[in-house]
Amino acid sequence: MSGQQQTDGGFANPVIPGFHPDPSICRVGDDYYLVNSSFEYFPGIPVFHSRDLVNWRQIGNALDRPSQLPLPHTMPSSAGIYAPTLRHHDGRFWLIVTNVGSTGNVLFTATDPAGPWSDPLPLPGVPGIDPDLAWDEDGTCWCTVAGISQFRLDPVTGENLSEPERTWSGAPGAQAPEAPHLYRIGEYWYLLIAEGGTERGHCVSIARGTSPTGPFEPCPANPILTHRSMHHPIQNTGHADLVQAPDGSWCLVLLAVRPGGGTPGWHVLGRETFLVPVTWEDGWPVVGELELEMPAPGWPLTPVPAVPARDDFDEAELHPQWISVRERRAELCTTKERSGWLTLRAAGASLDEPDVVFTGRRQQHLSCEARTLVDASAGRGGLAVRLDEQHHYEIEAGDGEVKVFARIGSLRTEVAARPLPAGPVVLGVDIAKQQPREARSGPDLVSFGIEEPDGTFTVLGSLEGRYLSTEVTGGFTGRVIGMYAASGTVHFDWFDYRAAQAS
Ligand code: 6LW
Repeated sequence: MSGQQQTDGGFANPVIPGFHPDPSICRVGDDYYLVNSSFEYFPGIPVFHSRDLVNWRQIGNALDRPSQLPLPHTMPSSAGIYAPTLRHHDGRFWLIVTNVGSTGNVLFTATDPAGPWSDPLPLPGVPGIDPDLAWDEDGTCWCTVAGISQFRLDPVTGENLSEPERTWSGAPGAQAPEAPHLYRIGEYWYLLIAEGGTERGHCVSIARGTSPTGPFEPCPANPILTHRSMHHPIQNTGHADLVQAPDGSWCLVLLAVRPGGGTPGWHVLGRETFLVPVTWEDGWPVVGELELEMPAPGWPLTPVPAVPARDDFDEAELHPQWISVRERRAELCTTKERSGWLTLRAAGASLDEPDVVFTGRRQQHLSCEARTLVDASAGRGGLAVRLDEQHHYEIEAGDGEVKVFARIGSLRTEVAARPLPAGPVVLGVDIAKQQPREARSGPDLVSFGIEEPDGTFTVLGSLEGRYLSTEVTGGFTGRVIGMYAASGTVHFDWFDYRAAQAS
């Protein structure tokens, strides 16, 4: 679905495009598994599988039961699931994560990373965010959190076995030492962190010691990866995890963004997952060049089947790519009511509300289009591009009309309206990346319209994409494109999403 293999044998970054931040990876034999943060969306924590680190297939979402993922309506967007760490130890997968604004730090286990995952084990003594797990030779489990501090944890009972102690704070003066991961590689214990904040100053640093508790000696070349103050199409590089490649060499997976639209740039897809090779010099990792087009790695690439452009909603269970806001109640979002259709029933709320009934998929390409066939004869609903409650654009059918709306902060406006044709209607959005020179309104243009009976697409309203960018909205997510119900019951026969040119 993701790492597009190139004809010269190289590969394209990001390897998992769209809002897939804070990647954590683990290798078991020839198999790689990777997870991401998911914030206010349910199900949470997408789980990916790969054999080559480049081509990834989503095999599930770790948190797909309400008991695992309480996301209260009082919780703001961009709270919820932050920064999981995925590890394999003692025949089991371990997933430690923070549910910010809800249960705090919790631990899950599974024998199959595709699920089912356990119910959450509360970790009342684990402070802060970004928890990491590492086991030493004696079987002691070390938990390290943002800050950076560390303590012994009993991962079976969830009890802390020692007091948190500060191990390293990163570069003097750098803000937000976070995203720690501790590894035993060769003769050293390495402590990998992110610092500088998750915006343009983001970077990756490392320290090492001969014991898991340190003392840790910072790498003289820190930060080992950053694009801060650089003219580079990839920015905000940080929050990384180290992994050994199929040929025995090493790689980092990390988050970064692709801003567009000139300076300072606006990124609209959220923080995405990138891959970069690592070599070792004097026992320190040296990160290779991180580019959008990467050279062929030293191992064969094994493509995975692409997710079909169209979802016909013919299966009883939704594909794991579909995510809803805070919860997915079976009576409000179901494929079982009208066979071959997705039915959404409004909870009396609009896209401005935390309990909106919205089911979408991440926008993964800078230029793309989405279409959906909507039956709005018993309600109002449509197709939205969502960043959060205060930032979304949508086209809505119902009550005899089709309307385009924009919500930007405290401003909400109707952009266009026209009569609703009889019967189900195809609503669509075309998202077109703009070149910097034409981009006084960039980085992209978001155009909503309807498909006429002859198949032509009539645009009703075009909006500047930058107001649905993280530089404008703040927060930690990216755009999600999907279907919603604003009143009554709305049925969706199918949903198409395709990359367009210059994607
Ligand atoms: C995450 C922190 C970060 O907890 O952003 O970029 C926070 N890194 O490590 C939310 O993703």
